[in-house]
Amino acid sequence: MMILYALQQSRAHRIAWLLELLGLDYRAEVMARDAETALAPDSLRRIHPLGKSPLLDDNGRVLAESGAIVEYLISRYGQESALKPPTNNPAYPDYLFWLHYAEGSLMPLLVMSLVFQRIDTRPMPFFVKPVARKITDGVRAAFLKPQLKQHLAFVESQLAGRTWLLGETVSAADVMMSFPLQAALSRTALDLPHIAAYVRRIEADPAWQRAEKRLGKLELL
Ligand SMILES: N[C@@H](CCC(=O)N[C@@H](CS)C(=O)NCC(=O)O)C(=O)O
Repeated sequence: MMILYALQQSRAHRIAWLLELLGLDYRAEVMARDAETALAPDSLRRIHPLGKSPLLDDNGRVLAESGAIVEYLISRYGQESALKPPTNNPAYPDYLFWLHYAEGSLMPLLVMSLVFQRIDTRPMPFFVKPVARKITDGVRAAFLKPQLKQHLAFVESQLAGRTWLLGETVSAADVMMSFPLQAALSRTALDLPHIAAYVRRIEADPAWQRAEKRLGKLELL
């Protein structure tokens, strides 16, 4: 049986969603984050030196990095499923794009915005606070906000008139994009109606709901 190591409120939800979509048997080990830093506990580092969530143990072989885990599960157990278009399908290049875009381009911006939010709310000497605020506000205004706006407007346009990213069928591209879009909705104040409707569809999916039963409800800050 596979073991999914999952930090609470983390990217591991999308792996549980994929495991459920594929109908695979797995045990979920859900771990709490450090209350102060929100980082992973040392016990996760004993499973894999990076100590990140998700980690997947398949018969003693531990995989890290959600994109690699998704590709592994699809290649190993999902070749016959509709979760990956065949390489000669016109949707295949888009499939590859979303699979890599999720962690390669979109997540770094969202992680940066979370880090800046933490800097703003972290206790610090009163004379340092205005300096820190000037730096975070400056980077937000000059880089982060315009970048997020551009990226999310692009995703929003791609979802217009579509149920899933590749059309009418859910695929592993949706699995990879679920977490960044859930994070985008909670970390930006942008008006994103297509993304919001898409995230509602994900969260209404029976396989997603089974995943939440195993890992707990995903409620991102
Ligand atoms: N690109 C990696 C990112 C993994 C990652 O940073 N996961 C977060 C949870 S969403 C984590 O483990 N955070 C706790 C920590 O860094 O200690 C992936 O997609 O698997």
